Amino acid sequence: MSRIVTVAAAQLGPIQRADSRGQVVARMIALMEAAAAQGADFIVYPELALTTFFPRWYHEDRAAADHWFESRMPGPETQPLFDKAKQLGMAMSFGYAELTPEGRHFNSSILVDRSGRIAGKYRKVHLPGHVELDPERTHQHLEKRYFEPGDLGFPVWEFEGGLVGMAICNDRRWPETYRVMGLQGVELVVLGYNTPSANSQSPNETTADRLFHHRLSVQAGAYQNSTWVVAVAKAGDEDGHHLFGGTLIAAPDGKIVGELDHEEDGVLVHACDLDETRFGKATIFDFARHRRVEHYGLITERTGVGAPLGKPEGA
Ligand code: CDV
Repeated sequence: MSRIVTVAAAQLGPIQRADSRGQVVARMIALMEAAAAQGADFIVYPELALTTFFPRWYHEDRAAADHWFESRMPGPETQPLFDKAKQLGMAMSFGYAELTPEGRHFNSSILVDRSGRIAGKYRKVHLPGHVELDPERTHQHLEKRYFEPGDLGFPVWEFEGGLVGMAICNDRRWPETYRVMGLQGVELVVLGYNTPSANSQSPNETTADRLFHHRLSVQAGAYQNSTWVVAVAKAGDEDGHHLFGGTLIAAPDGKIVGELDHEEDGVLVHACDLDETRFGKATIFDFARHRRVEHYGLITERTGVGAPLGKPEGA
């Protein structure tokens, strides 16, 4: 059986605050058709794919933000996306704001198999930003106001003939994200992001700097866990706030095999051979042979930085 998954990284250009779910779903369907025409069997869309990146907007009344959330998946507006995927026999993953029946809010993403069944759900663990309006910032990033941290960990699923996991945006900067999945043998990590091109707390940081950190994080995660990583942007100018592009696919050796060079809707298709993950997993990153967990305790004992453990020689 073939171990090649032909993945389409489906970048979305900007989504404005006034754009409807129906308009966005129509764009996603157009991308899916383009991906199918290029032979893709698994399409990956960005974080919060159905709306503008709404955490940039402050609502004093938190509940006033609930209209950005989906209380059903699929719901009436997303059903056409599921129908098209089933018709094309296309597996997919996309991010959305999830409102649970208990009234909990998560920044979530799902894996949907070729039959249209939701095979897996992930809820963003590393939420960046702040809770209250911060007038010092040029733009708000209120993820900590609107979402609670994910409660599902970083599961890996048997999916499309391989081992597939998900992450969302800021998660890609944290080595723990990839390693927890690496320890489940992950072969393909799919993740979407909305990353502002400017850092409102660091005015000297350029977009090029930020793209460098994006690539560095994704490539390191891929290499150190010998896995494919597909990283998909929502990009461009949303209501006067710019998000960078940089949609890319990194191979298990950490090299970028393809990257989009624009900020519009578009697909980047690559045939990912899952067997290419085997070499790294059997050699330099053979965890069972080389990891030394007796020295890694601090990683789960401490959240923030504490006192140094070093003592003078002989003490
Ligand atoms: N949506 C995000 O998680 N964005 C963050 C920004 C705030 C730095 C990111 O890590 O790209």
